[in-house]
Amino acid sequence: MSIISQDLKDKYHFNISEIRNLLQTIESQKLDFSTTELIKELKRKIEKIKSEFLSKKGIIPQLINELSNLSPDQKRELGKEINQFKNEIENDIKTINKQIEKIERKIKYQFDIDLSITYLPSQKGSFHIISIVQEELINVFSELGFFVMDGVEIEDEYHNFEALNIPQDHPARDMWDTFYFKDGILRTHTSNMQIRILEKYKPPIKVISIGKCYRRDNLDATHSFQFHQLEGFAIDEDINFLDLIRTLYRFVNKYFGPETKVNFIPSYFPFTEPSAEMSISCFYCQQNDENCSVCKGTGWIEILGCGMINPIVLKNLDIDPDKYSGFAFGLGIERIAMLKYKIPDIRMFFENYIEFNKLFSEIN
Ligand code: FA5
Repeated sequence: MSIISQDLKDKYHFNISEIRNLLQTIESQKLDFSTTELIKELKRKIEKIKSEFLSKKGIIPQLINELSNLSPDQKRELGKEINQFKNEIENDIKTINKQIEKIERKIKYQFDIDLSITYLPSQKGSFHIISIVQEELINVFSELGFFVMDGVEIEDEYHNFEALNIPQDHPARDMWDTFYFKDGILRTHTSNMQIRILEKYKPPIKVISIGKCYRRDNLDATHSFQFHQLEGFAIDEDINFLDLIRTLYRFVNKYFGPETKVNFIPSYFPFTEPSAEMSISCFYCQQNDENCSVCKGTGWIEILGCGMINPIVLKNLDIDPDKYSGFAFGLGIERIAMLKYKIPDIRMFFENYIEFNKLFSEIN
């Protein structure tokens, strides 16, 4: 026994397959504006089926009404048949609607999005101040005869420490501790480039290398976990400490001004011997202001570490220390930029505050 006539089922299946065919035609052809017309037709047909079968006065509610006079057993059996038919219709409509949505989305992205950008001539981009300072330093050191070479930031312990005479248990490792991962470390200084470059090129050589360094330092006004350094070194027969002083003095005079004085105090780096820290006379207060915010009233600003390359390092690189000698120095780019452009806090470099970045757009 059945409450839904075959004619009715056939009628529904005919209508729904007509809709499916139309959908297939739309999907198989190139999407253009005529597609939207076909989709409108499709939606009309679906609405027609919905109102014919599912609306309050539609076929399904009518069939359910017919059940009221039947016995409970017949109600259960025929009710189940009506429900199955209703579910079939609802599922068909749901599936078709999803496909229509997909096509509509495609049309929207294909035709409605304006991919052009508005050109605003007043919003000219500019270099970041760190890039500007790097460029300035490269220019000065190039004039002093240094070649510029690029370096690696992801290092191994050998190039960052051991080859630089900082063995595993050396206390200096603490202050240069870094971020470790499975196959390497992030370099703590650009001094790794002394090793990398000298593995490839032999003296005579005079090079600078600039790049990012990483340390586990806590963030404050002058320290960051990530910063830039410039490494410079020169190796030849007969290079001595005076060559180092002369070179750095000329750099300082070119970069900070001809009146600037330099001062060297003894220091310690495992890869240089002897080692020194170089300070420059305060070019803001000319050593005349006890309350100067840049030199803190001392008259001097420390800017770099330097020294004569330790013969142990040269030996590690198969360079004969009896024949060759060299000097090396390393400076922090952020610190130099802070001094030169009176930037009070290192965090300003990477906070991406647009007004800060704009301050320097006139320099480049
Ligand atoms: C070094 O890193 C040595 N490799 C420098 C050197 C090279 C000495 C060649 C001798 C020969 P130091 O740890 O002092 O040294 O760092 C050098 C400069 O990097 C500092 O003067 C400072 O300007 C900058 N610097 C160091 N740590 C930080 C930090 N956490 N944040 C910002 N700048 C830093």
